[in-house]
This record gives sequence, structure tokens and C-alpha cells, in this order.
Amino acid sequence: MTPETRGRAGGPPVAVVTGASSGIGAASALALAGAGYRVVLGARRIDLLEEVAAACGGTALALDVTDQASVDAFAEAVGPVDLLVNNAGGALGAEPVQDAAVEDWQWMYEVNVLGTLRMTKALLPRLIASGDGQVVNIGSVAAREPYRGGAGYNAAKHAVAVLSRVLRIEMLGQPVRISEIDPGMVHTDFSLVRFRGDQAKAAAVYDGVTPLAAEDVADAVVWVATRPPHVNIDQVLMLARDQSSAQVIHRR
Ligand code: 8X3
Repeated sequence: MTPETRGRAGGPPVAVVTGASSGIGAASALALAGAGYRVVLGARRIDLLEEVAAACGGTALALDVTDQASVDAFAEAVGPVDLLVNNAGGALGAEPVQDAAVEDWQWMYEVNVLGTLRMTKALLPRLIASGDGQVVNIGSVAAREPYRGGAGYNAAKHAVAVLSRVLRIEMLGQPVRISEIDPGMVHTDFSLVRFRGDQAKAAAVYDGVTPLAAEDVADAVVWVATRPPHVNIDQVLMLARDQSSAQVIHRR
């Protein structure tokens, strides 16, 4: 079923994408617009966000998922929603547990876990009311396997995965689907953020590897979103051909 045959009478279905100013969020907003959705884009960097929104004919709204007042204002401005893509997230630091900064873990928990919770709580009644609602949570291979230096991000993404799976149980009997897409290495500014702007460290992550592109993950978002209403794609693990698990990577 295509999005054109879904949504409310008289208009296309509405997709909300968080973290939509760059990377997987921006690519997903563009791809969903191409698939017939009206897209509402949320992110903190409003200048960048407006450029992406213009490119996909969508609406840009300032959003900081770590701030309840910002989430409330965003939700107030959105209107009806059919699809929520919880993409805002990220990693900070790759230190061993012994050297981990508690503040880094707090930020990762806020943006990945509580951000997903805040957005889901704010929009779930409208997703139910749509008659065919969906939540797509962008997770990570880090939600599946622990890796050296990954504890904070592993913990946060494991928590997002658990949230997805519990919500899946709780939504049984409601017209809402819950999906989790877990990418491995994707070439975005993910590593630049993780390594606090250190270009050399960020580049080394992708050394000799062809990682996934943000558009590859966006493809999966569209595919998951456009299955017929009775089909729930629960989990998608997607890795580059050069990567077989979090730490098993072929480098040329
Ligand atoms: C990003 C994948 O392996 O760098 O979500 O944590 S990884």
C-alpha cells in the first residue's frame, strides 16, 4: 500500500522526523516526501533544518528532544500525525567505563532514550487516532551488541530497543505499528559528534570501508513505513557489506 492510499481524507499522511537537519533524519525526510508524505521536520539547528524542509516541501519546526517545553511546543504546532520517526540521537565519547564521563552518559540517555520517550508520549494519542499510526525508532547495531568503549551508547541504544519492544506489546489491539531500524556504520556526522569534532578520529572510523549512506537507512524507513497496515516490521538490522557485526569490519 502506498502512502497515497493511506492518511486522512483529503490530504497526504503526515510524517514527523526528529533530528532532521542532517544525516539519517534529513535523508528520511526527503525520502518520505518523495513517497507521498507531508513531512514535519524537527531539530535544534533551525537554519539547516529550513534548507532540508525547503528541499522536501515540508515544514521546519525547532525541536530539542532533551527539553520537555520544546517537545510540548513542537507537538502543539504539528496537528494530526500518521508516522513518527524518532531519529534524534547520538554518541558522545568512546572511553572505557573506568574513564567515562557521567555527563556524556547523561546526554546520551537524554537525547536517545528520554528524547524518544518524550516524542512518543506527545504524539502517541494522535498516532492512535490516525487509524493507521506508526512509530519508527532509529536504533543501532549498538543496541544489539556491546563493544569496547561503547558502554554509554550501548546502554542508551539498548534502552531505546527495549522501549520499542515494550511499546510494541502495549500497542497490541491499537492501530499503531512500532518498528526499530538498527544501522551499523553510516557515513554521517555521527563520529564527528562522538569524537567532539576531531576530524582525524572521525575519519578513521570509516578508513578503508564503504559504510552505509544516510540514504540507505532512509530507504529502509520508507520501506518499513509503506508496508500494508497489517504488517509490522519489528526489527531491521542493516550493515554495510564490509561490516558483519559491531567490531568485525573488513578494511581495505
Ligand atoms: C552507530 C553504529 O557501531 O558506531 O549507531 O555504534 S556504531
